[in-house]
Amino acid sequence: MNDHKNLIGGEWVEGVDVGVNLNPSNPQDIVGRYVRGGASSVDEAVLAADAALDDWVYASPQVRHDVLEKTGAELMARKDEIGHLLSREEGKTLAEGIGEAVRAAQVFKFFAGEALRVTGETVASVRANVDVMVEREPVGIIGIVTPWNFPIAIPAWKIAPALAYGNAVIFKPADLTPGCAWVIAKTLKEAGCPDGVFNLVMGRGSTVGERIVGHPRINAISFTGSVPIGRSLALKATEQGKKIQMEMGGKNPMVVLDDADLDVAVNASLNGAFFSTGQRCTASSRLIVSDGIHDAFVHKLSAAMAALTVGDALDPQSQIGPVVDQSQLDSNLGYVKLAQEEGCEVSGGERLDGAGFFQRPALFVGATNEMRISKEEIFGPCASVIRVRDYEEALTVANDTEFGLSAGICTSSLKYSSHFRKRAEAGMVMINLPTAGVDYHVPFGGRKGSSFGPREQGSHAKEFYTTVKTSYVAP
Ligand code: UN1
Repeated sequence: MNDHKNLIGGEWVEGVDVGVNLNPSNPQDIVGRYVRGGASSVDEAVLAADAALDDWVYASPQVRHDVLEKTGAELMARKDEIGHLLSREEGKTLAEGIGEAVRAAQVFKFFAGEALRVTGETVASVRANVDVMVEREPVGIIGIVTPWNFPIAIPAWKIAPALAYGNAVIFKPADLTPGCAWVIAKTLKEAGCPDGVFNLVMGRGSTVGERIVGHPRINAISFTGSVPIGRSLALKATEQGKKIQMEMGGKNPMVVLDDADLDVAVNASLNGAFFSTGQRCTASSRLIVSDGIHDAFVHKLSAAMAALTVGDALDPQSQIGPVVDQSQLDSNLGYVKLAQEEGCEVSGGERLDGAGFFQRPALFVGATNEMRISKEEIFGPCASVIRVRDYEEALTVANDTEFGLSAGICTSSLKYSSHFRKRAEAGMVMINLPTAGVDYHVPFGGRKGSSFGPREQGSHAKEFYTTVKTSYVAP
């Protein structure tokens, strides 16, 4: 089996050691061998990016458009193969894996168009005979650090805008899922992305990630991952004056009111809490249910959960794939035990037989918002059910969290849904829809402990990936 190498300055290069990428549905299945770079790989990538930057910044936007468009077209043409690789290395079901490959392709195509839509403003000066122009320019070299749970979509929605707006990129994917990252690198190279403009440095966070954040020539860091790592990276990066964009955890509420359509509420909760094995920062991990519908909701949701087929991600019958690895599974099972200790009635949650890291989805009935299981992000197929009296209490509980990424409500009331849309302390509000699963062309991000810095995705991405210049011109 050949090693997959890092891409630095347009060359495929060795790292300091090699990681073996395993299939969580069957850890005997080796997906591939991927090199791990070290701190010096980052230094080499920065030199290459620095050398390539000027030509890229001042190239015609048509050049950037064409690279991104070709990349998007190629990913789309190979969606089945890439989705298969994604499901094999990360464990989401094949349908979810192919869906994510499509999303990545759409993101590249969207930002191909955005490369042509960089506009500025001409403003009347307060001084006579002076023109003022406000324009956007690239930020420079962007360090991109991504998690394992969306191994192609998240890299796509950071890399595509970075390149569209004329930046160079040093990209470190999660050590658990280098396969999709390597496909992006190869596709960009073949689409004509100039040497050094895009660099792939696979490796560990403790070496490669640290050096990306610490390197003085890197101008900005876009990170998605856990809260503790995000916070520590943010401190180091801002100390150096780097621009930062941090997407971290969530403990997203899904409010279900008495007047909700029961099927809509159950389906939205089932999808939001458990699909993608609950490994989404947008997962509905707190189901906040009002008295009148509580028992019927729990009954129907439990039955729907019990009917879910948990199994090999590549088996078309599977609706829930494995947990990503042993340590995440151990952590999830620890939370199931904790839910019992905290006094919940637990349905599901057991580890299933099989070589892979399979776990049945878990519902923690009788939870309160004060319990640790309702406060801490579990990042697995586990959800608390918190019973409330009415809408007012539901809203208070929904907002009583250190996070603020996505917030959902199921109701047929315009009054409550409108009120919730305005009062939910979250970056995204979903009405009669799961808290997870977002469009690729509109802003993504949260508030409070979930996110820091400008939004990702859609045309709002330019806030992070460009910097503004104001020019005063006297003719
Ligand atoms: C989605 O819900 O469609 O890491 C996307 C995550 C998020 C992406 C969620 N950044 O789970």
